[in-house]
Amino acid sequence: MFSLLNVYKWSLVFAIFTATLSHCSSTDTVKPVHHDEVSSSSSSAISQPPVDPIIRREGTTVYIEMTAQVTDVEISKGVIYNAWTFNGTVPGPVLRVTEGDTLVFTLKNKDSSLPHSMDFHAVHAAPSSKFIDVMPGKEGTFTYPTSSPGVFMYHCGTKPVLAHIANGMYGMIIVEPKAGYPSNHLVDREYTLVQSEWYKEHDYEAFLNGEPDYVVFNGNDYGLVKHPLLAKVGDTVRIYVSNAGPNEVSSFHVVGTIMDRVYTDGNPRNIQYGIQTVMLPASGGAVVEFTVTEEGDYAIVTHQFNHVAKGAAAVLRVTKDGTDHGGPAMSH
Ligand SMILES: [Cu+2]
Repeated sequence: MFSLLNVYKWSLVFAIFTATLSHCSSTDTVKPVHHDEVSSSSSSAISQPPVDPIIRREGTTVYIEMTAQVTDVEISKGVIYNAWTFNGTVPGPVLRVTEGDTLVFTLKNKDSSLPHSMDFHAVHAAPSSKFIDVMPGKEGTFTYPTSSPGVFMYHCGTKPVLAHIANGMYGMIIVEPKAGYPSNHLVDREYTLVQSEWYKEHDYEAFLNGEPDYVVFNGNDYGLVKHPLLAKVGDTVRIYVSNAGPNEVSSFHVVGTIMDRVYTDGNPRNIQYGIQTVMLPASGGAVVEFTVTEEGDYAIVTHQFNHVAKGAAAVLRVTKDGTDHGGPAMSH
């Protein structure tokens, strides 16, 4: 078994989690379309270039500055969505703090026409004062404690919330347990996955009553089939998983293995053993851990297979040495 340090070293897709806090600069998050502020494919809408969040720690106080912005993202090959985003990606940046930290959060609203806000599921706070709208071109700063460990959704809470989530304003925040997870010493590598849906672009009626056009992991369809997650034979893999919805549940399943441990909502006290499928309600999360015993491609899906057909599939490629041998992945 590798030490946790090695876990981080080997974590190829979501590199560079620092010991206490980091922004995972995911290669899997929907790629923003790289052009400066020009017209999107769908309209004459603005597309603002993505920016990294600014994260600074002072003792147990963590200062996080994020943007609300409108950015074109590619949700399927050649399909561009003029998304409402945090920092220009969908999902937004993965945030990582430690139980007991105080979060001083600033939202800069770069959207010139609409208010946006931040609803962290990770905190205890009065929504009427701490999750309030930040007007176009303005910024707001809010302070709250992170007193409960887990894997939480964050999202824009501005009305109608359905539109703000369906248009792309969500992400994952991990609040590390102060004492770690009891299985930390077993884990060789870790990844993050956010499931969500895409509907007809900016079509509120579709958000309300329609079926999703795409159901996706980390923002686009089959991105993690084309670029599989990696592991080595014998590795214990941890996935932080969250279902952003907005409307569907996830029946999270890894083909060819059984989850040795599942921490519901990522709380170390919510441990279950030997789970085949994890039910994630809209906004729910979990930490799942399993060991891969044989070489091969392991599909990661929601077991609601109409959603797999719409894009919600990933592949964990297990090789002798943990490096990719190339070649197309076998998926579902
Ligand atoms: Cu919003």
